[in-house]
Amino acid sequence: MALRFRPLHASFGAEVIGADLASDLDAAMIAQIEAAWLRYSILLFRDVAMTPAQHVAFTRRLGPLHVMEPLEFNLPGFPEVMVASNIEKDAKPIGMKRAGWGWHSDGEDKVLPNAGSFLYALELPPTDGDTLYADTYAAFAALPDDVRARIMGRRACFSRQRFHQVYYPHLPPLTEEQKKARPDVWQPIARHHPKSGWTSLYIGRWAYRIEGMPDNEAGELIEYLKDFATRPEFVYRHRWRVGDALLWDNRCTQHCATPFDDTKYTRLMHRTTLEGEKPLMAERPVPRPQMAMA
Ligand SMILES: O=C(O)CCC(=O)C(=O)O
Ligand SMILES: [Fe+2]
Repeated sequence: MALRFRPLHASFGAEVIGADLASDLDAAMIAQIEAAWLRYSILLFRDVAMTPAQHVAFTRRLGPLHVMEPLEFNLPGFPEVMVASNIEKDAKPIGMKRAGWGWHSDGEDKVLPNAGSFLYALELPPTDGDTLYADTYAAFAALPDDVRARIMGRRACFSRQRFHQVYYPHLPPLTEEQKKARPDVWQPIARHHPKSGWTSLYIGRWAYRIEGMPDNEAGELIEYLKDFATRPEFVYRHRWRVGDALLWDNRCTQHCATPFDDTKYTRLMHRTTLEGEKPLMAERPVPRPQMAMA
């Protein structure tokens, strides 16, 4: 059966119509989903009713899964399902609180950043708590020529150690063991997508230095690039409904969870995460071709 796709934004993102993720999809349907994921970068499935086991089983069809750390934020019995939530049970958080409140792509501070993530909304506040997504192929293509020339061939340093307490002040500091497991990593800023071949702008909130550039100059350029990548014209705002599941490609998008009143309301999301590969440097800019969205 052919799936249908309804665009979410002028340049990227589509809602997928006609796939029942709780069922055992045939190979032809998985191939359609993969092709659409590559083309649109983010895919939305609505009115999904899947168990954690079905969530894991579907994601696994797209590639090997990544088990997130710390393990305590994963669903008991389902290490591949990360819980993002402000809910506490017996005075203990059941998941990661304030996860992703700031622009980033998942795992950008790791040696092997995650290829994709698949987030499923189970419980939502009555207002707020939207998630923003930025199209970093479009951002790369729109960069002024002189800026593009400055970043081609260069790598930025992404540092969990430097920013962990800045972005997660409510979490304990990293232990010595965690620090060892999370060294600073250097990644290409102009990133070649291994499957599409297109170039994206790879930057995010964990970045702070650029090789071959004095730190003050790098700092300014990183701030500029972070702002540029998330300009309103590149951003899709997702207003969640319970039962929405959103699959995104971390290699060519960024996302940002927006706050809600977490002293008053609860929000519960389950996420599976796809293992990634070492980011590749784009040798020359290859823009995503113009395509009709529908
Ligand atoms: O909860 C959200 O809206 C997104 C959190 C996040 O950054 C993630 O799940 O990767
Ligand atoms: Fe995230």
